[in-house]
Amino acid sequence: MNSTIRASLVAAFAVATTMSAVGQWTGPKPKPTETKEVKYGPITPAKRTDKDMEAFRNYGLGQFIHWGVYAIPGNEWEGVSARGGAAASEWIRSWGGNTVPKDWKNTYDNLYKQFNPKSFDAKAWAKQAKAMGAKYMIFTTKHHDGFALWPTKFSDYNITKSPYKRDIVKEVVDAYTAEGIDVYLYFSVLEWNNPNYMGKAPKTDEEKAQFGKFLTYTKNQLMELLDNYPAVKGFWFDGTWDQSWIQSYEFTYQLEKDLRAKHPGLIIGSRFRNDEHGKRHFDSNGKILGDYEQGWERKLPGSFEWLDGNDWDAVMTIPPNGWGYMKDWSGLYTKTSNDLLDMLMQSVSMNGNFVLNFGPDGQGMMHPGEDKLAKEIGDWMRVNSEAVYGVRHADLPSSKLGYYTQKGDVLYLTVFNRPVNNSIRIAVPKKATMAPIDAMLLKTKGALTVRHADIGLDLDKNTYYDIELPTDFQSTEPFVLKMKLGQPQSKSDKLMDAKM
Ligand code: H79
Repeated sequence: MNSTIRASLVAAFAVATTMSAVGQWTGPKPKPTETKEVKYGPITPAKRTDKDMEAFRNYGLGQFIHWGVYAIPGNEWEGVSARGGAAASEWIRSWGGNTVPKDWKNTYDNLYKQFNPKSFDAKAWAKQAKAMGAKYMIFTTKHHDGFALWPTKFSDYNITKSPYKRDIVKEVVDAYTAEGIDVYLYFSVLEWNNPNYMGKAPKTDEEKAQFGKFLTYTKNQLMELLDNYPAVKGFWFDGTWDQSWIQSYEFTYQLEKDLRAKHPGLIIGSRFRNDEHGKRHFDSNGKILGDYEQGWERKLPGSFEWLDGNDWDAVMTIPPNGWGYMKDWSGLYTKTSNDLLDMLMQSVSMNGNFVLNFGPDGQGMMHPGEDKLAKEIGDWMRVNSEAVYGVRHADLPSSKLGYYTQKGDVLYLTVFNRPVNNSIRIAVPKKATMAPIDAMLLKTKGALTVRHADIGLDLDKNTYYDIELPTDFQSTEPFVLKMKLGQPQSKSDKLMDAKM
């Protein structure tokens, strides 16, 4: 073998071993090596058992909506694209480099005077989300630019100062709640153009007083949101990584208590606050801060073990890192419905919710690409959603064919990789007390036979259950096998070991 070929094989092997499945872009989080005294640790138990948290665990699929004045430019201005100049479409105010229009920040800060989304129809959004199969939604009440989509008493930079004037948050909360979809409010703490905000920790008395005003303002807005929209189930916080917020751990600890006291059952993710040692998401002893792990933004955990049994959600964009409206999708890889279903099933197979983002335009219309995906996902969910809602991680060796989910004695395998021999092989540990006894395809409702197969591999800890797919069953989408679990046909630790 010549050295170039060998080098490229070695490189390929390194990639294959570090990225053995889609979604492994990161590693398990480091564990604390020593115990520290923590005063500002978790307020709620790591595993809440109340009905609101149970509902969170059962959602499976959610919808995120990013909407604000950034929807007007849609990632471009006067024919010039902000691609490469701004971190994301909702970050367009931070446009820099040589493509930025003259006096851009000033232009952006005056966009609210044109915000008049004549086609906005919260009921139509909610119907679409329902048809897609979303059980909860997260709505941007205020992003990093600070513009509030509700008539807040605590800042003038809000919807009432736009020509539109109507309370958009109320319309969204009411419309989704009426469709039976739980609503969570996205709230960015950091604000780019609030004179009282600062990124660094306040040092002088003057700075402390100034940031103190910002903290009071934040608390007021959050209390106001709970007062105005009591139907909401939780907050999805963002922009909590600056030192100013990190150093305010006494304030944020008390604020979390106040929010929970005001709104029993409220669900808050781990991004809200940190302990007194500056540890975010998890305190210095590794305990989760808040009700679920909220770090899975445009990435998914590579294995169930990384999650330490915590609840979690993953939020995902359709274009690469575009949350707010992006008019131009050309030349970008936009995720397909099969890509998104893969991520959905990967998430629910590991006890997480998958939240797909939509960025409506300045008139309140979804991007046509989003409409298409919502329909495709909805069509798939109508056939297969029982493998998504209310399911839990199945304690089985992972399958190369797809993802397992489980509900009591029902096991689902959502197949993404159909075997060439049409034989679906389920590995069940020899010591398992449950194994598949019958099977059907959700798509056809046709019953399939399950055949126990002990393939007699030396030292193999598993025994196998084979399900033959009908050769006339064709699918261009992932499909779900539903299996009933019962007494295994064989139970022997020693079965076939060393007897090949
Ligand atoms: O609203 C969408 C994005 O606009 C917003 N979150 C999603 C839901 C977002 N804002 N910023 N980011 C995502 C990425 C920010 C990354 C960084 Fe940092 C902030 C890099 C440095 C500061 C956080 C803290 C990540 C690394 C350190």
